Amino acid sequence: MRQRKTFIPTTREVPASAEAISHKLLVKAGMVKQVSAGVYTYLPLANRVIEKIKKIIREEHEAIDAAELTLPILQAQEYWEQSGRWNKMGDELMRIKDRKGGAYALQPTAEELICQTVANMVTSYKQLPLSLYQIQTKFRDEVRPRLGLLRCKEFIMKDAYSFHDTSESLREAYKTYYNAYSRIFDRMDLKYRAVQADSGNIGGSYTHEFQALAEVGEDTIVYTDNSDYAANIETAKVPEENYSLVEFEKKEKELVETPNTGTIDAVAEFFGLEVNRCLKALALKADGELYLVLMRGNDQLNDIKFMKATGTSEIEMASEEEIDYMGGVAGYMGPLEIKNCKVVADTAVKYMYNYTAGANKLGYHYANINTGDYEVDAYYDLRMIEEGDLAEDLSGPVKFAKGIEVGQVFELGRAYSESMDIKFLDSNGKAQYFYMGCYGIGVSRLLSAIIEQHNDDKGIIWPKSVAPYQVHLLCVDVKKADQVALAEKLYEELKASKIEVLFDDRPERAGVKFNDADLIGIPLQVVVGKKTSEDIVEIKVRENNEKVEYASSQVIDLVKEFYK
Ligand code: 9G3
Repeated sequence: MRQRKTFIPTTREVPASAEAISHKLLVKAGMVKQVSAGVYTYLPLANRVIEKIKKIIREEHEAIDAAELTLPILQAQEYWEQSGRWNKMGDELMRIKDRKGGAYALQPTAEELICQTVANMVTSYKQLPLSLYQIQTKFRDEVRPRLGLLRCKEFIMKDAYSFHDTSESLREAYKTYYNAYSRIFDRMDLKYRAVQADSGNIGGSYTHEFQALAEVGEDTIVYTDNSDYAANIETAKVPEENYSLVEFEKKEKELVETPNTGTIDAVAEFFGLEVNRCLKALALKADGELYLVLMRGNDQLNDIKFMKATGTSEIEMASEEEIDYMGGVAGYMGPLEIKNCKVVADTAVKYMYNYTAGANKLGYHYANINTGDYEVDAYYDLRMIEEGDLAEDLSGPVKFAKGIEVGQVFELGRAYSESMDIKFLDSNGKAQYFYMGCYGIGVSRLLSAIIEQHNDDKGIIWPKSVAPYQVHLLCVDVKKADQVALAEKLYEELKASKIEVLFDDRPERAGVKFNDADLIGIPLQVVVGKKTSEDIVEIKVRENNEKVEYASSQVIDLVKEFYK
């Protein structure tokens, strides 16, 4: 492709809102153009990268016998009513109406429609397992679209769904997808971790996220250097081995007047204790029931762990009235003499001694509280993990890293087949709900994730497998007839050798061309310039910016060798 014919509007103007390197580079390199908040046009270069990514995805899905289809973007309300998600998804689900008033969701994902697809069509265990996937535009009304292609209202996702007669068959498919995803991200030269994660609102049980490591990532990954343990921070367990009972001299419980100590730091200061020796008590309401949650002063409650442990699905802070009903006082909450609620405590609390706790009386705390001074309904692992905590597999202290979620694999079980009422006949002729899995890859998001990991101060450095072109051929001065002749000759030869070549034939200054080439980041540059009379060209490898001169006759072989 001639650069004069295609459309690569490189620019120095980047929106002030562009925080991520990848966002800046996508704009600067003329790859995307923002249309409105969270909505982008993929310009020709980005489009080519997306096609390369899709090709890798298709090859790896073909290899695991997943068949491609395309589900509609317009998804009638009735299907979303059936799963219960028409109301549940709230404003994030984008909706439109047709002229007759019929309502549709704009597909944010496709569990409902894939169930509709197999309904009455896959009827026997003999047709199972079945894997179907699509690469399709998705819509989600993000509250705050940001970071370029990382958080958009409209994006491209590959979503796959598998159907099974047994949970064993589902687990097998899960592993197959897990391995296919690893190959896909390996082929894109991504540094990533597959992490244990939470299944969130989709009702699944078992799930991993594929997190591309990047500072700009919105997810925190917990890992250790000593094993392959990795988890999303929301699910990372804090094993009880983190705590130990110390020998101590039990002191007498005492009610102490503690004026103006409505915060945990003030309490710690008042008593001259470490914050973690002051008990924090949170009044919560979960699924309509009141809870007093006890933690060490410095620890943060992990809502997801709390909901899992208590089997609840919605939590909020208790209101003033509810705190009243519990017999508590905001800022001075404690487990002694509390009523009308369940008392649950983080495991760490078991190991506290001679600690302080609110006295449920304005301006008062108890000093020297110990296990047994009050009743706890249950101890659970409830807190957020911290860097340095012993990992769940006990292999060592955990470290944190930031990640961009580029893929996820889920075991859905039978939640959707039940709500969508889709069944098959098993070998005994009995109707059964399908076991299902679902598997996603953020295709447009991958562009950003790859750039985050592959760039330098000059611009993008595309991995070979997803580069928009294989060779960037530059004719330094199009006013020099000999340069034009040699460049044109190489252009024809490269094309004839089926090498994807972008030919900079623009009447621009050399500096502009070099800068644009570095910015666009095609892995190999072939520069036809000053030494044309000697039949010599310069080849630059973008990754290390090293330039070497070669006879023009060597170019084709060198390029082929580079891409072998
Ligand atoms: C919605 C809206 C937003 C959503 C969902 C539904 C996230 C939703 C989770 C998934 C799960 C899997 C298939 C591919 C792999 C991931 N945000 N999720 O279900 F209606 Cl508005 O998408 N789906």
